[in-house]
Amino acid sequence: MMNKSNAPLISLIADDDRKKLLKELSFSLPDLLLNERQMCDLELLSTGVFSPLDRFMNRSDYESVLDRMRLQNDVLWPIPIGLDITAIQAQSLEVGQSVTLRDPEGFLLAVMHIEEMWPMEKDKEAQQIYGTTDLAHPGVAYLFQKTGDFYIGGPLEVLSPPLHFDFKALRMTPHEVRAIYQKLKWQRVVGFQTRHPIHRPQFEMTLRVMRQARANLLLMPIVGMTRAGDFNHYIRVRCLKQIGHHYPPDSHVLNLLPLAMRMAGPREALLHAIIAHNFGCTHFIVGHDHAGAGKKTDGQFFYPPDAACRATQDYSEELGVHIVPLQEMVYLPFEDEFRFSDEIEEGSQTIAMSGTDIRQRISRGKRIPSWMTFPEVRSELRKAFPPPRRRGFTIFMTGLSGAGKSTIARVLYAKFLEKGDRPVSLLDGDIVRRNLSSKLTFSKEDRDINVRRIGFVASEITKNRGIAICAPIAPYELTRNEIREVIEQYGGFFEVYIATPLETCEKRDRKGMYAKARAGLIKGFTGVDDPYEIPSNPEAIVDTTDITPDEAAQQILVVLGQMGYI
Ligand code: PPS
Repeated sequence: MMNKSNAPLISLIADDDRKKLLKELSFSLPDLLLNERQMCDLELLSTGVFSPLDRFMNRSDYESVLDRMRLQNDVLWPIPIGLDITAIQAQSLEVGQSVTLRDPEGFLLAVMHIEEMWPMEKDKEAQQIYGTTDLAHPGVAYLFQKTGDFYIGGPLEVLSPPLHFDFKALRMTPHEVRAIYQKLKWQRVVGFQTRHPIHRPQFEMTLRVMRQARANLLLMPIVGMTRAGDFNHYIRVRCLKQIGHHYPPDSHVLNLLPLAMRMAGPREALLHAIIAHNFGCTHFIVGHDHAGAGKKTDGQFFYPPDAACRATQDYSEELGVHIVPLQEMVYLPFEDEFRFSDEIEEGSQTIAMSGTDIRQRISRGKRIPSWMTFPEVRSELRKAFPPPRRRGFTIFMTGLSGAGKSTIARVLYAKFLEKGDRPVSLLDGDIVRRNLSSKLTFSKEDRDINVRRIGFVASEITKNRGIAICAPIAPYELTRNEIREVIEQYGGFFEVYIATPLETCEKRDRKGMYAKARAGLIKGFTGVDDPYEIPSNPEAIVDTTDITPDEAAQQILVVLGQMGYI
């Protein structure tokens, strides 16, 4: 099998003359606006992080990766890197044509020469890459819900990798990173990729690995797309910068990795090892449940905890990287030191705290013990996550027309204004329809657009530490969950199901809409001839049949109080 350890790094950036020509050519070409994942993939292709891959995959490579985890030329490659397009885009594009690839603002990034176009096999891709078609897997959900239905493949000429304005000095290409090793005369480098801040156990772990491997360290925080619920990359990178001076001088390099994770467990760990190799690492740390996807719908983990380690170790020679399995580090309070869990004598008192434990403590406004993290990291996290009482939040009321959402929203609005400790905005269904969504209908697509708009505004309010009170029908669970995912990055999200039954709503019929719907004068009315999906996991359920609006609002305020938000 081909050993690619000496393969040259790819660069797809066109030279200046070619850029000029491409720019002129671009005016006559159709445009494709790339999404976040595609932008990450393009960046890693163009700067050689995905070497030896030099393009969005063609069909033969794609199929070969699915079937054999190798490119057509036998080089180990675990994950398809394809450029997906929608069926509508596929109709307007042809093989042999060139297209411009632009960022969401329309900035020209690259020209792609389409060599092939083919329909995706989503079931097969899900099964082969993720080992499941369960939508609880974030990679599978992305594939089925956010990916187009066709792939296009072909060579790329890059004018500019995607623009970044943050942490610019920490965004180096593999060439640039390797040049630093040369300057510092490093021969052995251990790579550590992480989507978390580094706390003391991880710090101690990296130091030990550096000592054992007699290697320096390349820290690669993943700043592309990670898992929902992770800290955003600004926070994580600030934390990593803070711990830099705890390492011995000139013993580590911090470099951001704009990778869009797929959470594909073992296959993804292999991709990470390839990336580490391209960054000149001789060693690579593979963690417990590395790039894992959490739990399946049936509560079992998608991947056994050691699957990623085993997979990467099996290919270690071919990868040209020595795999270092990451063991759990535990704290011995009596000795005031960290040890690997398999070095602990029987009967010793130990404490372990996972990254998830820390995240939960922070989001609940609890203290992080000092043995667990460095004071600088703790204060960065505190700055980013003030206690709930000082954070923004969204109350997202959903329910049938006439369930009482607007009235409760008005009561809550008045109470928060009376309290006066945060700015408050009311995004009632009617208000939004008048001001933000006046042209939208009540089709499924338009309702989703309407609800996403509300979610967007609410997320901005929450981010800026205000209170957003939303009261649309929002009949679809998936859309509501999408909004939750966005808002929870910034503050609290309280889904309140206003569960007043249809009969009561219809009996109230304050706007006469139900009567019109029953008479067939309004089509597609929620609850009458259009669906309403009951929330499966709301923070509160309120039935207004026998209670006053004040009592209903009170029930919601109690939940907010219990969670520390008021
Ligand atoms: S959605 O589904 O979230 O986009 O709906 P929303 O923006 O909250 O708008 C609901 C209000 O619009 C009136 N209306 C309808 N509702 C449901 N289905 C149909 N077809 C429809 N047509 C008009 C209705 O009076 C809702 O007002 P509320 O305040 O909820 O009673």
